[in-house]
Amino acid sequence: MSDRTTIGVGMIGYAFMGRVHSQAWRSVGAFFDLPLAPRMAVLAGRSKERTEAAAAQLGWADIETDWRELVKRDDVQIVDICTPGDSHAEIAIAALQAGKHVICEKPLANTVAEAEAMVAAAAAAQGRSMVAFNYRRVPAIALARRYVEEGRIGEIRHVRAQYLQDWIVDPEFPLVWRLQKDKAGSGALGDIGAHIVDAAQFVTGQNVVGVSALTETFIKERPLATESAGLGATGSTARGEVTVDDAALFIGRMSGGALASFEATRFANGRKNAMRIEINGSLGSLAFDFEAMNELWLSADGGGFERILVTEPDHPYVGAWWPPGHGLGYEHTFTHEIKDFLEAVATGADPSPSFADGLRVQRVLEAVERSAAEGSRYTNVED
Ligand code: SOE
Repeated sequence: MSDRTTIGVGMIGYAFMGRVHSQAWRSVGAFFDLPLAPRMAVLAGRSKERTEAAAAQLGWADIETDWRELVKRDDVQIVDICTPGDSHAEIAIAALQAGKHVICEKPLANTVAEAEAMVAAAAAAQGRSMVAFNYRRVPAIALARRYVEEGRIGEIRHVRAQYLQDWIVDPEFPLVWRLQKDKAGSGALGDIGAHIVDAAQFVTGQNVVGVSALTETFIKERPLATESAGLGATGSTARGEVTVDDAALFIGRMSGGALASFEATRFANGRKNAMRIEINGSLGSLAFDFEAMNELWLSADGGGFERILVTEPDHPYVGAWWPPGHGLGYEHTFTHEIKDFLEAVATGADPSPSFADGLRVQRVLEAVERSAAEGSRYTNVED
């Protein structure tokens, strides 16, 4: 059992997201002064041998081979879900009903119906719940939001958001779970498009209220995956159908009147993780590219863009880390997310983004799919 300040964490899944979440749980208490000390109690995975090896490497004290056992344990108060989307709803609802706090990887679920059930379970539960849109915790993105809130760029007219990757351009790249609809829900749309929808809504404080979309699957069949690790995989000679989009492009209207465009693709040759957002307001503009994640570009007073190096102690999250100019990386965004989650758990506040925010993004994804299926008609995001 945990004492007053220690809180037990159980994590499910140990692939790419499990590794980066583990790093956040391990390091958060060393850099942030927190009301709760997380204890990495138990890791769950299906294979005993692999889960034991992952637990030893990543710093988990014990393992389970069935997540249902993890959810029941008394030494677990927080359940961290790092599995593909097809199991998010079942695990999160069981964990909330067992009285646990839940942090769940994005997108919240594979369908709007699942996300609605998760929101209902969260509303009925004692525990806190958060969806892990980690890019909100990039200091430059949090600073962009601060500038928008302070009115630095005035009334927002345009949002231009892109998430560009290229890890599946090779037609022989195997059919990993992220390319299968039954596991991932959708392709580039849900995996990376969800991030830019959330970031656009977060920075502007406006919701996407309608969209017109195109989606495409360029490579229809791929070798079946035999082994996968991170975003890499090896394939067999047998082939299978790709059942998700490779790319999704959509335009949209924001609730405050801004016009937005979104592009999510895994076919942007040369772009590795170019998560970009530009916002044009009546007084100025902001621009960000994750491939240079310690920079935010600001245009104000009618001038061109100027670079802000987001490494000053008064910039969001930065004060806990290194001296100015030393910079942060991808993993820090997860550490910041865990820090904010632990603070919400300690105070009983609603974590942000909540499951309701995750549902809101899910509704946008669903509207994009409807619009693309109907031949790109303007499609309202349903409430
Ligand atoms: C793969 O596209 C992926 O790992 C996403 O699943 C993550 O959410 C993103 O942060 C990086 O790319």
